[in-house]
Amino acid sequence: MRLQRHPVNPVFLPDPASGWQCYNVFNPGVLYHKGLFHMFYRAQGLDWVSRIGYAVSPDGVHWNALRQPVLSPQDGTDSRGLEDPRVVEIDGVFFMTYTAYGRQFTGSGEPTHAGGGILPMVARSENLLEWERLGPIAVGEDNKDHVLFPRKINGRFAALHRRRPNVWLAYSEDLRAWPESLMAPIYGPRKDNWWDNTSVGSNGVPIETEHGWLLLNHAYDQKNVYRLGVILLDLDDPTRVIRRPKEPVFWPEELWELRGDVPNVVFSCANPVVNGTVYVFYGGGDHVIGLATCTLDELIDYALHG
Ligand code: BMA
Repeated sequence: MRLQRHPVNPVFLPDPASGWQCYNVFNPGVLYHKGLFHMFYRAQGLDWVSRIGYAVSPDGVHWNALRQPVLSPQDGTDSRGLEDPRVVEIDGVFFMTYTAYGRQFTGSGEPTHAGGGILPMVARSENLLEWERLGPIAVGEDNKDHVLFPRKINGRFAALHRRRPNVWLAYSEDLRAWPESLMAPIYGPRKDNWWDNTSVGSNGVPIETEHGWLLLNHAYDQKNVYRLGVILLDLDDPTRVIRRPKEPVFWPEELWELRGDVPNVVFSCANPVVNGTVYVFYGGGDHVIGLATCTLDELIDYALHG
């Protein structure tokens, strides 16, 4: 089982005429809503600060983009950029999770990143273009790759996040407070020579199926090669891993995945399901945006039997 690249790839490129997105566009969150794909992508330009741009498409392949970003740094907590957006609709409201990277370190102890820190941020919108920051899932730690489940679980909002080396579950009543007492680890890197033996993280919004939450995830090995895999979690208790097939379903092969701003990277924040097809949008080499697909049936089959 592996994802099939779309023949038109890459489907979205940097704009050499635009200062804020002339170098790299990558790692988009994509929401399918009322017959259109809505893409929120990470963009870097002349100042190397990541902003979130917006584009819309009827087919996931041909895109029209806004000239200005929809989200830019606001203060010291995100002055170095907004990264890796993931977007979901819950009960008619849109939510975005993204990594806020700033010069200001929030929390106690030492800064988590050179010259500052990161925050796993949550924002909300009612119209997809204007976003209100709600706050981070955790502070003072190296935590990212967070994504919301598309519905409440056991009466609460739920999110996956990564507290190295593991992917964790978190719950919230209001998407603002994420009590430590409700956090629990789910899975981590596999040992030995596996493709996911060094670092693991979540991709797009978990897909609800009758067999469980179907997740695409990413991981890299000692050689820093990013690959995508599949995991199935229990519907009522997502800390319970039902299946974790051993082999990846996607890895860098094209020149623009093997090269780029960072080599050997396929990194996905979006896997919307439209008419039985899973659309996996991903950044190739931290430089351009690609699309690969499979049917939901084959992905479920692989999750169950692979
Ligand atoms: C991760 C994230 C991604 C990026 C990847 C590869 O840590 O920062 O945005 O695509 O590294 O460089």
